[in-house]
Amino acid sequence: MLEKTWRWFGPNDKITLPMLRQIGVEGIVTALHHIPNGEVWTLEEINKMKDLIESHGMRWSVVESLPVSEAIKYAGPDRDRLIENYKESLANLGKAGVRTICYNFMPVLDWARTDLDYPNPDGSTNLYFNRGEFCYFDVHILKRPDAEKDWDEPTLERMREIAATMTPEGEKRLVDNIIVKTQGFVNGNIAEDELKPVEKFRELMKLYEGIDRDALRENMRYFLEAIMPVCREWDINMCVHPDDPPMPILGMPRIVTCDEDIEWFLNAVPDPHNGLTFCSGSLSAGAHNDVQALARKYAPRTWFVHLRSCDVLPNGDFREASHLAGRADIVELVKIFESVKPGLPMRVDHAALMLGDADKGYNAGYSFHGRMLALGQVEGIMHAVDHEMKKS
Ligand code: DNO
Repeated sequence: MLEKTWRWFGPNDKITLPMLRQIGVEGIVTALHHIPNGEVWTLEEINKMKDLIESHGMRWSVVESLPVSEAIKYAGPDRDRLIENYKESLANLGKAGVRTICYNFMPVLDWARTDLDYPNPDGSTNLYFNRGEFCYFDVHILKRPDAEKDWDEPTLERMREIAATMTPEGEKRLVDNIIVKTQGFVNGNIAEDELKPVEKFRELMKLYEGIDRDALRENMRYFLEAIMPVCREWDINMCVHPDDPPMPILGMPRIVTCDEDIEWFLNAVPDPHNGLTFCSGSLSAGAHNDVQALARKYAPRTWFVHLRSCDVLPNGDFREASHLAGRADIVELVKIFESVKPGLPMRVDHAALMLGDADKGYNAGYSFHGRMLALGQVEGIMHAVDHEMKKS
């Protein structure tokens, strides 16, 4: 069966290791969040984390993430030094026996939503991406030159309606949701205490001037080729997280969004250690993706699975669905991954806020009750699938 894992944010996480043990978690997905982006993870620090997790009866299954510094992504002057540091961290992880590494190759911004507590009819809340509001952020807050050219007319029309009633508090909420609250805790660029997030964001975007899709692809190939020898030596599986949302945003390219992209980077460096985190949620947020077909095609190169599902609305908005509904068919996905890769680490993701989750100060998208319900649902699916597979 798939391994039941859970993203845990380290000793400061309000959801503790003993709590996770009680709900049946087998493996922990975490990072050394206290080490600044770009610095080496020493064997000593890695072993401290590993021992802590093991002392609670679980294992450190996956690193999410060993962050790839921006200068590696835009090919800045210090990229080779940063890649050397990355290789050293990988070798140390390999020595400690932590061999599945999730990372992303998204410029500046990791995952993006406009709303972090959008009300569901049942009283719980969820993450939501409103295309009109995101366009408003681009045109009126970020004030990106020529931004309007990148948007279709119906979205611009929605944006104008939003602009007619927008307030300073509404703008602040959008800034917080899009570039602050979803970023710092995932080792991203904008920390919660950043005083001028929009200015900082613009500075970071400047670094990517002239970097189009093909240039970003080449930078990813350069990075992967450089680290593959260490991955082979220590049998480390690198698994890139798909872009969320899976499309170019704010004028910056995104290169892990669809079938063609995935095929490109897997073939560009055709080593099995160069693989994918199959995030069914991110992929399902793109109406262009047939999530189940992608899973069938790429299961052999998948080393980690994120199970969640989105609904895409006719106007291009998307919202997180229940783990039993939406565009990603989790029953089918479990069948595919169980049959190709039994034992693969799996975690649920971005579940609803419910039953008091909202007041607990958890990281956005990482509730306790919502994720626990989702894990229970997925665990039920896993058992049913296993039962059927044993009969046939
Ligand atoms: C969001 C996460 C991402 C993911 C990174 C991997 O909830 O799935 O932040 O961890 O993109 O580097």
